[in-house]
Amino acid sequence: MSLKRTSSSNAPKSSELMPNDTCPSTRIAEAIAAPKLPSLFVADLHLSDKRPQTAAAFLGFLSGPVRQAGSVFILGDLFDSWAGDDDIDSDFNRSVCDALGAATSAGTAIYFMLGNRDLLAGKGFAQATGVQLLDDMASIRLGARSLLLSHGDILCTDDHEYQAFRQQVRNREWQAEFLAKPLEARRKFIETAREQSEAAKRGKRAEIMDVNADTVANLLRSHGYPVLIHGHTHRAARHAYLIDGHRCERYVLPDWHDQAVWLAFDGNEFSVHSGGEPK
Ligand SMILES: [Mn+2]
Repeated sequence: MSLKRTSSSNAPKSSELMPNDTCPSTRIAEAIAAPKLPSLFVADLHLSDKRPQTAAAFLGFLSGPVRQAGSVFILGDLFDSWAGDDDIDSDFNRSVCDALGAATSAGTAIYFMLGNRDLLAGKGFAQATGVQLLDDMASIRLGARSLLLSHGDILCTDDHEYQAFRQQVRNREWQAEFLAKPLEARRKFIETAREQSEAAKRGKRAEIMDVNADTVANLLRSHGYPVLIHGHTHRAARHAYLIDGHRCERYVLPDWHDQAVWLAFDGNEFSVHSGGEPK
């Protein structure tokens, strides 16, 4: 199986990049019909045994703020890599999964959306941890607001090369073939793909790798002007828009490279917290 790269000259148009199975369609999972408040939102922790401090911060988050929350939404790239649900048996992944399991057992609902780094996490991961898998996009009513949740990479429609890659690795047949390979071979492949991705990123303008403004506006319009929350770009911000006369917001979640940081929602207001105290 080769990892096909699409050059910009024959890159598909953005309209061709979203077949039905990857279209930002909205499905409201039954399980999240009524998430409990307050809710916490995190993304892009990129947990790895190479960053023990970030892992420790996440374990502290799980045993602290998460226990006081009604629901927690992890919007992708929790793990820096996940080679399949049989990857759960490494000491590092096991420790993170055990801590997630302890938090869900203690009564906090934890929802997990796949990122691009951990897109191979599946039912085995969910069963081992008690987290509930969430589609990208997920539309939920929470308190006084309608929220639209995404990892965020699907919004980066200017990066045609990345979108072609995303479409390939999200393909079920491709995944089945990949998951049939031995674990060690999958880990090696992921490592190589990451190195290629990092090299490709260095040659791309920063704007190309950010969300496309029209894609965001169209998405907000087609979903009734919700609050959009996503990660992936690591460009933490609160953006305010006026679209068709409707006030809309887009929260971009930060990564955890420097500190533990999360967005909280009490049903009316959003607030950003890091470590323990609000920023
Ligand atoms: Mn990502």
